[in-house]
Amino acid sequence: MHHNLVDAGRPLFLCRSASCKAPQSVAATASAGGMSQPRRPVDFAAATPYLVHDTFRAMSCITKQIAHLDLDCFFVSVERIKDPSLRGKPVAVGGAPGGRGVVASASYEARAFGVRSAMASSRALRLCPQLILVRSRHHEYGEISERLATRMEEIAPVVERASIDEFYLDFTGCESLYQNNLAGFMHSMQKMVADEFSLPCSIALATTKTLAKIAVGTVKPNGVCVIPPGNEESFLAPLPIGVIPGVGAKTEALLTRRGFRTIADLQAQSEEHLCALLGASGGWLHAVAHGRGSDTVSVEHTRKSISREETFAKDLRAIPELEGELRTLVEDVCATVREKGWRARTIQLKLRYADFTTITRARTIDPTDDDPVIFDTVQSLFRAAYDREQAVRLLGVHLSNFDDAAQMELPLNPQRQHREELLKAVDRIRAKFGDDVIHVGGA
Ligand code: DCP
Ligand code: MG
Repeated sequence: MHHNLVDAGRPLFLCRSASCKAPQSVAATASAGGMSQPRRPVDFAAATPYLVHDTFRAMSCITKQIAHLDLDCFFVSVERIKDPSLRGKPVAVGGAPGGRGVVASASYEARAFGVRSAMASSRALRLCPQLILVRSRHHEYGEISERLATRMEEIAPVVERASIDEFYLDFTGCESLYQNNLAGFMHSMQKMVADEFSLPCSIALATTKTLAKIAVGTVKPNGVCVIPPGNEESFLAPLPIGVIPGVGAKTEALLTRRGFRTIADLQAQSEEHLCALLGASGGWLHAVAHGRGSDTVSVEHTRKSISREETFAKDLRAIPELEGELRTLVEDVCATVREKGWRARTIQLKLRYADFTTITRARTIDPTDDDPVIFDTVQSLFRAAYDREQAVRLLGVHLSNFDDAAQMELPLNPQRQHREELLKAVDRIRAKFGDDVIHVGGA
């Protein structure tokens, strides 16, 4: 593995781990045009006295090369493999319009009519009467996602599975393994996903995870975007503030009222000013606007899950009783999630009937560690799934697809900090006095 050490934009060294046998050489960083500079040999004996000092200094400013890959209208694209007649048409995958069904994924043709994920299916059909609504087949999507993750791990050194259809790949220091042309490799990767999985995707390469995620959004569907190191601020400047993941509708409205429109408007403000406006989140927003942010691609969280299940002494049928059990399970898993400093994206319910028929239902939401948010999701999965025809033998709650709370962007809700303090206090009280003494209310 190589590490491209860069001091204030100037290349220092190209380091290799002990396992690398080839001779050392000076690093070549990508210039503004994305092309590599020619390499020069380096005299490491002469460099040694400076090496340790500069290595420590430079470690804090290694230029990362992080790719973000996100499948385009994932669930719809999977359905199009099975039924090619759906191609080029307004299609949504989701629940039936009669009940509480919502759109999980909408084709870009449907989006032209305003159809979006998480919208009630009935509303989607009103906006787009010719919409073809296809029922979800979650099991299949999960399997494809799993196969794609395995394939990604074969072609990139460090892969983080951020959600069912999103991956971060860290190529830092590995440029020479990809013919010093990572930009070209992004196109090859996109073609590989198309050829081997028949799925369209978009990919961005940048120096932080946040930037790569923002960049992917600008080229969807079927796009590739490369932001050479040093071009972060100029890339971000013209984009509207709302593209920043973590800037919710409320924060966006607050900033708009104060005259902020584009990221350039944020870049023009001091960190102190943004903190005065938004509290602690101001510091984070200031960093993101200048192209900084989390750049740690973590394998560890990709396959982790936390789950609790309960087999009842006597089968249960009453909904309030079953939902009470679900609340306890949710509180239990949420405490573990917070203990680890993670936030879950995928929430899964498991329901086993008296006759042992078992069903699972999952939903992916914005990363959270908040009991009521997870409970609401579990409750709605339960209400949609429970057929009430027989009693329930077992319930389970399973969380996966974690973000590291310490690394991820704080949602820009000024009340968020208070909320986190409250949740931590609740965990301390529960640890001391037992789980039943306190429950958390809505956010
Ligand atoms: N999903 C869901 N409920 C949501 C959002 C998404 O069930 N509220 C599911 C369906 C999506 C998949 O997760 O296909 C991936 O989510 P994305 O946000 O990446 O959405 P898409 O892949 O559908 O579209 P895009 O092309 O914008 O990535
Ligand atoms: Mg997607």
